[in-house]
Amino acid sequence: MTGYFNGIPAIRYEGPESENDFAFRHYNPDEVVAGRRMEDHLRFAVAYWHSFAWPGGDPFGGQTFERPWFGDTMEHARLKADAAFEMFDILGVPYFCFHDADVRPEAGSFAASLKQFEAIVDHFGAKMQTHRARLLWSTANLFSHRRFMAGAATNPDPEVFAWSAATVKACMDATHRLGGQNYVLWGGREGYETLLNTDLGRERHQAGRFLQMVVDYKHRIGFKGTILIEPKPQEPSKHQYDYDVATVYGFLKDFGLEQEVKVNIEQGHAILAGHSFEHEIALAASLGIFGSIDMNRNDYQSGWDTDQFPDSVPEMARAYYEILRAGGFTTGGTNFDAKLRRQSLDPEDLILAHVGAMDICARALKAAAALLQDGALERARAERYAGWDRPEAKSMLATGTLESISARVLESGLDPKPRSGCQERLENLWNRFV
Ligand code: XLS
Ligand code: NI
Ligand code: NI
Repeated sequence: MTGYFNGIPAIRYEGPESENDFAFRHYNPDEVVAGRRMEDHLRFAVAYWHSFAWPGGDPFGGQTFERPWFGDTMEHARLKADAAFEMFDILGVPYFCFHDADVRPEAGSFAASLKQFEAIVDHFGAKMQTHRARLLWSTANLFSHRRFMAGAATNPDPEVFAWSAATVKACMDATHRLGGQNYVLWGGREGYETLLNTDLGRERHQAGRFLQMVVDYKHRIGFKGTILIEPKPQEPSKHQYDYDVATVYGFLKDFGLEQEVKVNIEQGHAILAGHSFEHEIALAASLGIFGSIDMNRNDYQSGWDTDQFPDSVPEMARAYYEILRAGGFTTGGTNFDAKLRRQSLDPEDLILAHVGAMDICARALKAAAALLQDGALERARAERYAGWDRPEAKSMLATGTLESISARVLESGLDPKPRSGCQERLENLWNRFV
């Protein structure tokens, strides 16, 4: 025991009337919603980086947090892991996620860093024998160190490409070894800062080849999890090659990977791309590449990926509605890629941030499930497209040509009548459930 969370009890479901801060009001893991236990629907994960590695800095100021595990030694890294697993137990979350750089100190050479990483992965393996949390995904941090300042796979320097490939191999090995459900690639620096020094065709090709190597290696080692790309339009670089779901799909098609790779969609990234979270989820589902979500929220005033814990049931309900419509998660889950505000110094803050977020998601899930079960929204949607069920409409879409369609229009005297989209009526229906 590290003692860090001393005095904080394991969080239990006490129902909406509870006055206990350290209790769930809505998240009840065993409660069955739409035929599945809540825990199995939501598949919550804690993000190691924000909760255990982030020091509380912002662009104008440095560290605000004091954690006994901050430091560069392996002893610190083990203490951090021990505290992390204690928090996973307190919250009862089934999963966690990490980057290599979150969990081990960097050493003087690639080989020495790898050795330290493998030692921590062993430590995780041992912890997982006696604790419940499992690995939702891991990923390589190919953006913090200065060697990645011009990109990882898309770097003009092939040696950085090589370093990155070797790093991803190590992280995939760790994920496989720990029984991870997915492997994530987020390309924070896989974009550029100025076109004046950038060959974007070349960089995009490098990124495509890199991903092909990842998929190839996955099959070679027999990793059964899902490879996920996490789209983001910009920040820290601009014009990222994985801008949004649609861009990623085009990229996957280009490199023949659309059957191999899915997406991990983050709320804040969707907003930065000028979309809504639910749009990105619905689009991914319709393209057959929906995988997992990073749950957070942006400050809508700042235009920056502020990674706050979610606080809006109506917004999250839209997201879970699309997830449920898509059939729910398979290997994916709800990863809290969210961090405390830098004034939230106490161990209690870390726990309560997750408790509140888990409750928000649970309420959103229940509302979405009730609406889906009610069926009125889906009936209205089906009704809107009912014309396409008619045989002449079906054959037009399947085999029509402009000439054949034009001939039919002329001879039938067809005259389409505009119909209401009923948006306000559907919004009212939505609001009866949320
Ligand atoms: C940053 C990303 C990052 C990924 C993992 O904006 O959200 O945290 O989820 O590298
Ligand atoms: Ni993010
Ligand atoms: Ni993320």
